[in-house]
Amino acid sequence: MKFVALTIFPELLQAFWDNGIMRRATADGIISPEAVNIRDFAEGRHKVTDDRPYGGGCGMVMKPEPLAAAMKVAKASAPEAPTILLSPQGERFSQTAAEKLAGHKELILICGRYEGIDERFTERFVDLEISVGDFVLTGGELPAMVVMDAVTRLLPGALGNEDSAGQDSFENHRLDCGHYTRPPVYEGEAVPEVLLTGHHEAIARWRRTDALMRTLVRRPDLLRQKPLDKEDTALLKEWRREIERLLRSQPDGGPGPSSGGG
Ligand code: 4GX
Repeated sequence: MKFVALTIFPELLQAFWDNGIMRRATADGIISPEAVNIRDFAEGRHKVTDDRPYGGGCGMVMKPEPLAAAMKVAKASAPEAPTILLSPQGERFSQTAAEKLAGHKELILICGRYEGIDERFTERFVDLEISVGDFVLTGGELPAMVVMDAVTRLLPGALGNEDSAGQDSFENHRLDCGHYTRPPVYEGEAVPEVLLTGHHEAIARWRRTDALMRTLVRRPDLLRQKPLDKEDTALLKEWRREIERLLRSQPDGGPGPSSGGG
């Protein structure tokens, strides 16, 4: 996967590419990242990339010409790439979006600064507008890193362990289960016993249950996106039986089915 990022702060992206999984994926030839410095294409002695907005108001707008010249270089380097603008006006980024992007062999990421970029550049050169969330950042570099990070870990070989990407949160519309390592007792809190047994089937069952419970409590919206499979349905019915048993065992017999107040 070739990543070409248009930015006025190439050092920010370089620091990201020079460390951890990104560095290893680059060394292994799984990704090939490059930055195009928009300022290199700005005119005049001061290399100005921004200007005041027509119509007035505060803040600055990125000029179209340096961006267009930088884009020409990016397209020469990644001719088949979709061009992606990171902005709060974009479509919300997700695991599904990351999976789609991972199917391309090249991506061009445009990192804006200030109030934004001239709309005529966007209309002419942007294929896809992506937002990483409903908050306002100072630039598109961090969102571009978010996208590249999520895409890279999906590429075969990037995580070393071939199937570790598939087991994580969201790939199955579930949150991840809890994880534990040594020591077996930390500050008086023990690791769930089943994880120490070496009983792989029981461990898999515990993890699945824990993931489902955490999802139900923290993100019930995820469970509504996809029909429950047989195993999860059976687990939830088992809990329902246990909850009902507990309620019936209360001193007053618990609230009846229609007197619970909703
Ligand atoms: N998810 N920002 C981009 C400048 C800008 C504005 C409009 C192009 C068009 C953000 C986000 C985000 C702040 C990055 C404004 N560039 N990007 N920047 N949230 O907040 O993606």
